[in-house]
Amino acid sequence: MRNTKVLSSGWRFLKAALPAETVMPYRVQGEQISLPHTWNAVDGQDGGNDYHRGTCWYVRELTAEELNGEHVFLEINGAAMTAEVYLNGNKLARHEGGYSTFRVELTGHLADTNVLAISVSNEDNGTVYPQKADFTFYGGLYREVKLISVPKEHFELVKDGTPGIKVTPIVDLEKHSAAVTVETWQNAENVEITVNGETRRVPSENGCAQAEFVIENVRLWDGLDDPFLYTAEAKLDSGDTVSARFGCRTFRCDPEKGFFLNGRSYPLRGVSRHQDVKGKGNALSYEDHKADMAIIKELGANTLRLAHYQHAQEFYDLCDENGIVVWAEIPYITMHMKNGRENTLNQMRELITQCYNHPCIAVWGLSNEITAASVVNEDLLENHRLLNDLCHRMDRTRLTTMANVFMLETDSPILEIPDINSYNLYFGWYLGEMSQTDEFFDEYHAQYPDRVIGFSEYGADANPAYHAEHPERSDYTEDYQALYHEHMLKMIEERPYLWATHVWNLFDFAADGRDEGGKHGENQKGLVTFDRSLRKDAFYLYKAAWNKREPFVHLCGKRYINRAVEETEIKVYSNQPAVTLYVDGVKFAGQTGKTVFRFRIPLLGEHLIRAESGEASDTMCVRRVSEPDESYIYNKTSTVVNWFDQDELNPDCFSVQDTLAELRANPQAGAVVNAMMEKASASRGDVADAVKDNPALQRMMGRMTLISLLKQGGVDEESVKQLNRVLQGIRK
Ligand code: GCB
Repeated sequence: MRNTKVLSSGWRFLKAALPAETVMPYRVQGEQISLPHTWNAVDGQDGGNDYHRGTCWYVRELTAEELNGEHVFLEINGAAMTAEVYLNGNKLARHEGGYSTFRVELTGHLADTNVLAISVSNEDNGTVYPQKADFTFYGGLYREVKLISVPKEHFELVKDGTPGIKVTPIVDLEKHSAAVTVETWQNAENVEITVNGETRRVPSENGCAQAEFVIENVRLWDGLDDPFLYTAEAKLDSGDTVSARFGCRTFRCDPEKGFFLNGRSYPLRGVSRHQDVKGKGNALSYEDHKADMAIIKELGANTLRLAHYQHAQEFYDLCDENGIVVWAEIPYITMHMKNGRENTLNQMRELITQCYNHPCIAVWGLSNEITAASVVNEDLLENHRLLNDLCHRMDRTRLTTMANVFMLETDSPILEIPDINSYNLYFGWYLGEMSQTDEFFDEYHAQYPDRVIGFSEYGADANPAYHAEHPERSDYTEDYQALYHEHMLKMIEERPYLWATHVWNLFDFAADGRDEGGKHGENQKGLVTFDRSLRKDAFYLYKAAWNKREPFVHLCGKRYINRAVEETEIKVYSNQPAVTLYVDGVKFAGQTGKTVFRFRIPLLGEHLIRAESGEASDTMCVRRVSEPDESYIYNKTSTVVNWFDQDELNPDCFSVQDTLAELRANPQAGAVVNAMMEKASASRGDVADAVKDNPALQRMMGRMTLISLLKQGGVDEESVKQLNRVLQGIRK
């Protein structure tokens, strides 16, 4: 028999890096807390980049009753980022990596009364990833801690936090069957393994046993449509038992046609998720995980990128049960550390060992934007090759991938390491125009028609308090975010070769170093707010495109009530083919279409707007006001939107509306622009040098209009107008 006890209560917490030999008394003196727990739930979310990063202690007595069993192990599901386990003052283990499970055997170290003390540290260092990224590196024992007691003969518990059982189903779609291999690790002589009602008794050799099964008329794990799960169970004569759910499915990627599930085209369209919630940090309960999954189901996404590290087992379980195809990854992110190689390999080995059985996982992600703050040198390439080989050695059924930063040259050798690739692109948010995304993928696909490419991140920050009649990049309005995603949704739908696309991010999340868009410490690219209470308009855009089950209409701009215009746009997102709009109870217009329905209505006073499609409807109120509502504007100093009226510009001459490349192609216009750029770079120092030395960035800037470059550089209106006058004097 195996007994598992979750140790949630009885803990004392000490926010001090005391020496191990002094912490015993804190089993009664420390602050009473229960697990899961993080010490950064508040300071990691309030901005200032000043959250506590150090060593803290969790101390607890273990009662004789809790330690009942021949062999007792401690299981820690997440200690961020490094941990040391002490029993009665003796150090039993050290673990580096904040996102995986590890177990420690306590047997043999037990006394009459026992004190467990765990030091946990999220201090910065040069060996354990992550060290550089925008998200908050919460510290704490933020998942469950358990005691597991087993008989003398038991399944392996310590090595890389293994579940002790590994199930590999290989599906033959033509024969409708699956060959299932089950491997187990134990210190017993024989194992009884059961799959689909069939039991085999097999010998264990060198601690490992293996049995093969064939499932005829196999019921597939078929994504959202039918995520059917089988269970494999292994039992020893001692009674110790382990089991694993598994799913029978095939995945494959085609450079032209994208992703295939079970032999049919199945474009992966979804979102990314971080594991934190406002006020709770990363110390989430199963209820929190379930609530997140309910939102994902409502959205209709069929894939999740579980970024940027290993998530809770409960969450991969939810993905298995709900048919969500998952990209799993380790936190090898932003900056390659010369002393971090071993840690990347350890975190990857643990990820694969612990998550192998989940049918939801399709790919292992080697790294994220790793060249953002590092050059592509031999050490970095070697690290990626080792990770890639490790994945293939441990798992012959899944592909490897990477999320690359936009400025990585597409001919970089690093792109040849993983099986398939992906880019994170933020054109239209951090820089450039949205349409540069389209161009990027078209060029990549034309140049590398045999390579599989995906879109691993894209997004725009939005604070739902902010609104604009003419939304603009960087205005943080809910409306710009919606426009941005409308563009991206269309771009994606027109490019079926993209094997997977993931919105960054489903939820706003803590990034304590950020201070923007009217909030401290948050990345607001979420489609849903950090506390999960509000779905931004862009959420409903994707719901309209992806959720086929639940007919709905959604009126955009519900929070944009006061409008200082004579005529305004009313926009509806719906998964229905026809929408009717009513203004003050009177039918205004009907429209047929797909996903996005736009109406323009005159604004006379206060109006009740209603959109309808069949049974589905939505209502909102808009009001004509004489002056713009200041509370809707984030950056109150840059409210000028239309600096130039197109009609005023002489199309035969150059203007700030031309792209940098067009201007530079003309000697006279080029000289004007270069002189201006040199002046700007003299005042920008290293940033400008980085741009000058990076051909990808140079090309990207060449495609931008001068006006958007100037606006991004914060150049004032008068200087722009002056420059425009000069350019209008030069004939094309
Ligand atoms: C990225 C990173 C992600 C950030 C995101 C952003 O490229 O991979 O971790 O949160 O950009 O919002 O800037």
